[in-house]
Amino acid sequence: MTDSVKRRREEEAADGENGVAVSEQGSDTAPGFPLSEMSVRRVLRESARDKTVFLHGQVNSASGDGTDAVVILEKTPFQEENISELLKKHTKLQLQMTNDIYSTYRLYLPPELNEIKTTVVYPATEKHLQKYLRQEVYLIQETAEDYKNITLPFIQSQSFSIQWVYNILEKKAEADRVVYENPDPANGFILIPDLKWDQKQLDDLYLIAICHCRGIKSLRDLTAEHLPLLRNMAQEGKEAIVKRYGIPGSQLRVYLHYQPSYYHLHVHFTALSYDAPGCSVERAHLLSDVIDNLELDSQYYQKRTLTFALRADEPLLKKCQEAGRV
Ligand code: M7G
Repeated sequence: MTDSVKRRREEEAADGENGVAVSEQGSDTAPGFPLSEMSVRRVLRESARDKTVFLHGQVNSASGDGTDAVVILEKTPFQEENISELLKKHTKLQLQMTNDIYSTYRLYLPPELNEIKTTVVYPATEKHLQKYLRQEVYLIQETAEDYKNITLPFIQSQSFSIQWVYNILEKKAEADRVVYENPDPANGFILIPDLKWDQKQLDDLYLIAICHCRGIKSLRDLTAEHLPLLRNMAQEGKEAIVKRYGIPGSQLRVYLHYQPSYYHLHVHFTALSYDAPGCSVERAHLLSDVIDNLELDSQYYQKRTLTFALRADEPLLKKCQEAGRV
């Protein structure tokens, strides 16, 4: 662990949680979300491998109406420096089975060593619920014409709020979490830990770089005109990460999603050794490849067919089906 991560953890211990996650210590510590009063409507998705469950919850308002919430519970990775404490301070070690030299146990820990990362979207829209619901997926091969006739009108008709992006850019939210900023309005950006990363360990390092410039929706809008911005994000983003976390650019996966969930250009920075959600070949485009492609041809992303997966109930899939493209 780097000094900066240690420092960050000490600061968090002093300050309480960072406002994105809710930590449960008998009462809710994050303002505004009454976790213990939420009723679980359904499990949207769960993963035994990732030790994660996505819940659709409902919180009753004073008028008796239920307000939807998405709550994601995730068992966090081990922190190397806590392991001796964890072995020493365990409250119970219960034998499950034994055979020759092999045995398995259940190890019970005191609450402070047994936290669950809890991410809350509240109030959640139907689109948030859909985003986390497990679905069949279908591959779409979107030509330039398809983008113009199907995807672009669809994006323009949608109202999935990107207020959280503007809050970060305007320092109205997460201002204390900013890792690096290049304030240039055209070619600058903010680098900040992703919602998915609790910053407790570097194994699952995950940051996003959000450009200051508004109106670049996605990869499809990029031309050679954006090369200075993209080069800044690549170079300065990596420099800031090595400086803060000690992880060199050669151990980072730096990429854009197509389709993204939020149509304001941003770049994902994850630890190369971390199999981050959304880094599969049908969604992730390495920033270095994007830069290279734009250097070869400014119109590259306007012309080429882009492949991506859509879940069964995504409205864009319906539009593609209606146009006979699936
Ligand atoms: P995306 O490619 O548009 O969609 O990435 P995805 O969420 O399907 O991957 C948006 C990225 O922004 C994701 O990695 C999110 O975890 C992250 N993110 C989303 N929100 C709402 C926030 C937020 O409020 N704060 C921060 N720091 N990151 C967020």
